[in-house]
Amino acid sequence: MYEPKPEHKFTFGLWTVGNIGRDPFGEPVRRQLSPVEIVHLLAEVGAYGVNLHDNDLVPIDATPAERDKIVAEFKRALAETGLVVPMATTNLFGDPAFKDGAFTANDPQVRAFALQKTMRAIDLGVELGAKTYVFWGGREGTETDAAKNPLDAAKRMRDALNFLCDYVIDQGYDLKFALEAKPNEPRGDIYLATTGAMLGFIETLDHPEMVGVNPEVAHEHMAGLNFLHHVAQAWDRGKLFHIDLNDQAFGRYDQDFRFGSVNLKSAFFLVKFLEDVGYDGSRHFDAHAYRTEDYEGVKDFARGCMRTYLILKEKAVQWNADTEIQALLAEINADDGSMAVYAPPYTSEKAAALKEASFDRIALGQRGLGYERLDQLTIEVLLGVR
Ligand code: GCO
Ligand code: MN
Ligand code: MN
Repeated sequence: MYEPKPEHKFTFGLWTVGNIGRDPFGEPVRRQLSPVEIVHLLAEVGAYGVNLHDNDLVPIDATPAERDKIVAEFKRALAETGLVVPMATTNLFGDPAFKDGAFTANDPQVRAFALQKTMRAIDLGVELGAKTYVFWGGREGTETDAAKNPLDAAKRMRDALNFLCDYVIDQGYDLKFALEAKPNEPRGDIYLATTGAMLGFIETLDHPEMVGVNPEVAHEHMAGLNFLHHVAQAWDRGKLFHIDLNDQAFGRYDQDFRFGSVNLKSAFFLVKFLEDVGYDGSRHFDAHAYRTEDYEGVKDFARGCMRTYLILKEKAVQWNADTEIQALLAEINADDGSMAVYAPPYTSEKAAALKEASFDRIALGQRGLGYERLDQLTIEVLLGVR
């Protein structure tokens, strides 16, 4: 009943189920799977697609001949399993050359190398069929603001994205960019730290229509923010090009937990939103299994992400059809039409009339709104007792 199907567009990165469980305190706990093995693992659990950084597939020091062989083997695995590659991205954070960032690095050679690496990675992504290209500014930030002027960083970031948009246009690629914000980790502070900041930045680019966002649950939660509100703002602007689903306790390190495993109610309202508005992009799980797991546990993790999404999707249908909930919503949103004469858009007549209107402020303040009952009904839907 909660079986993943291609139309659900569930995707995972090579780096997610392929995570070997290294952390700052401990060595890997799982063997490194090859990209081909990961594709087969994802097919086994029922995923639709696999996303990748350039170096998840092709090592940074591979020769052109090695690259071609690896890509050919990977394509064969895709053809065998039916998996697709909807999104690709560049690793601009792993190599020591990028220790001061990539597009915003102080060293112009690093910035040029980052552009070269990204153009090559875009070529690879397009070759594999990707239509969305993600930019996560992993090390685009600082530990000390003595080292970099944030205005220079903003200009460098803008120049780089303009360059790459022009590259895509020049090549005739059918590719959109999705910018992914994160407040910190691995840098002390990362520039453009929230999805809202990215949305503002996009409007300053030469080709804003090519660029949207890739919000991630954990990233807004790390900053103590409401993820759904950021997703809604992106949707409202037509900028929700991709989404990274996972989970994260507020105030903790970057956890990348299984979707829905921490903040179930937030996950519910997120799924409900995506389904209600008809978001039709990938549901990408950017998360990884606990370090306690072997590869059976990794499959449990991946299946769990998709299963929880589908259960929450069903709960959203139930919530929308619940007569008591709907009656409460109707009450909350009751409108007798008497205010329509003042409603936007503005006219000077409306403004003049509104300035003279009288309101029963005391009664407005005294009215109970029933949100406690509504929230409890939501909790009971989620707990399965309705
Ligand atoms: C993180 C990020 C990354 C990016 C990935 C794709 O916190 O490390 O979420 O996983 O999503 O690099 O751009
Ligand atoms: Mn993340
Ligand atoms: Mn991510």
